[in-house]
Amino acid sequence: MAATQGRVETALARYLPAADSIPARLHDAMRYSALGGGKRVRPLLAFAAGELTGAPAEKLEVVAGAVEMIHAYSLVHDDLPCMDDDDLRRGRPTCHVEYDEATALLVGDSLQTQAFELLATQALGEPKQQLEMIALLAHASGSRGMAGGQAIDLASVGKPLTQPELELMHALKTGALIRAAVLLGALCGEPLSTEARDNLDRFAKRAGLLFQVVDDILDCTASTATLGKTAGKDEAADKPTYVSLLGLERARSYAEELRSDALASLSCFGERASRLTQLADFICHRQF
Ligand code: GRG
Repeated sequence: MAATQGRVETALARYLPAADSIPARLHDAMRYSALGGGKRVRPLLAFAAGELTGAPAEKLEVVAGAVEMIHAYSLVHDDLPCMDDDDLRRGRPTCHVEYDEATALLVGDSLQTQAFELLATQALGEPKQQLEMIALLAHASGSRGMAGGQAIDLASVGKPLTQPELELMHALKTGALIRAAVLLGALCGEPLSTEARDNLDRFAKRAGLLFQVVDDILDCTASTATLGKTAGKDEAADKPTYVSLLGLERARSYAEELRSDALASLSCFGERASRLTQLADFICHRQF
């Protein structure tokens, strides 16, 4: 994990504009927001999925970098006063606190477009396949993916959601980008059979949901210092979560259920899926 995280950090540092290039304040803030922190779960998933299809590391760096730029943009915007209004992220002041709100807005905009520029300008495969990859990330990020999930999230404050409603919100807000990371990683290599792709897709969806259930659990069990972001925010903001819906113990057993289900989807891949298996375990049992 550390080797892949290091590789992704180096690639991101290379892809992002130099901090002293004009407009320097914006570029500095982009680098502040995308570098030097984060678990890099989505890049790790892309690299692990690439092992199923023999994908070259140079292509995986590109898709992992693009996904991580989208993720970093979403965190910067999510932290803004008009959304979650948070001042701590990855153990440091959030982008709008360290810089200012207008810069943070532009950082998100610029990281998002930079992600697509990266995907469009690096050789990833046949043109048709490359367009498919760009469309996949666009769909996962937009109103029928992450941004849509965020809209549902904002509209759900103070409202009790049913489990299917909560599931839909998280499948979009968190799950869509995690799914995209897995599928894009696999698409960097040899084509999978339809059956294998369906199994991988099922894994990706279960892993995305698992990530969110654990995030909900950590929000109410871990400290701000461990998380590097403000703990207990969901309850304070009266947000529906798996813990508020199921209670802590049932949320924990649901996480275990999702983990087993995710791992079962990988059985057809044998040993080649060992990294994805490890990552599902990490996502389930992480402490931050
Ligand atoms: C603003 C369009 C837009 C979307 C925001 C991702 C998101 C949608 C909001 C973040 C709020 C949040 C806590 C979501 C729950 C899951 C999540 C994405 C947690 C943060 O991701 P990690 O734990 O972060 O992978 P690191 O810092 O490790 O990269």
